[in-house]
Amino acid sequence: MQALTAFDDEHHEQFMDQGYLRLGKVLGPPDLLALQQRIDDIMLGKIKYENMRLQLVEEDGQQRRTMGHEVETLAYRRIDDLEQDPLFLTYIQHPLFQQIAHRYIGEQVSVFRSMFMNKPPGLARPLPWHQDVGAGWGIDSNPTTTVWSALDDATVTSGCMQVAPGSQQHGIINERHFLPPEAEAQYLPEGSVIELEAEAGEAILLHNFLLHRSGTNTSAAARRAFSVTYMDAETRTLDTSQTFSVVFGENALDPESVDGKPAELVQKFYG
Ligand SMILES: O=C(O)CCC(=O)C(=O)O
Repeated sequence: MQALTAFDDEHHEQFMDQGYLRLGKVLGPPDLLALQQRIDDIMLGKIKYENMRLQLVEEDGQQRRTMGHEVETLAYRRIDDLEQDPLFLTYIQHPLFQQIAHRYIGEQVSVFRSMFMNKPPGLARPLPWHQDVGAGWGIDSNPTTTVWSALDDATVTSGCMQVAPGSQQHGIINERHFLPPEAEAQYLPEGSVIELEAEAGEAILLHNFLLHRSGTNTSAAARRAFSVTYMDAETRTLDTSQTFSVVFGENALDPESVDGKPAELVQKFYG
């Protein structure tokens, strides 16, 4: 499965029609292995970042957030702020993603979130149907461009994503992010949902308004993934007017010099 070398008009049309587009195996074996190793090192506290938001799944299935690493375990459900890690930042700044971001956003691009999403075996809970909407996230614009990458094979058994192709064309259904259960019959009629299985290393472009969810991991292995939402660098939080880490354009973070994330950018949890 070759990665796209360029994002052209045909890709654009497919993305606008379906709300997602397979970008192919953007992560070749060495880069995939390096990111797998890096995220495990972060979960196990071998590499630590002070200003990093982590979400742990405890043995009783409860979720707990920590600021900075506290517990050595591979049972993290979610880890944010990965743009401060040089390896993840290099991937975020992949030329294909830059081309896509340039087309849909412009020259100055920040990341709303650069998020590890994990379904540890036996512990994961399903994620309900939702769109990734700005107001629900507490920001003043509606990003449309997310790249989700499989760090392990994502299968029906391991809790891959499910999407309703074309559902982004409804626009924003609910400003609060999650689809109210009573709206499911209307927006997810029978036959409208597909399993978005993905091979490790594969990247998928997702429109933020696309209805998506993910299931439970009943396999014996982790289902690790990395999801990055790109947006206009002018985007601000509604409450504190704070902007986000710039990854493309002037003053973009540089993997050679990135040095932790400022504390003021992680004080709240926006999405
Ligand atoms: O990885 C998953 O299970 C869900 C990811 C997701 O909801 C997202 O990237 O917006």
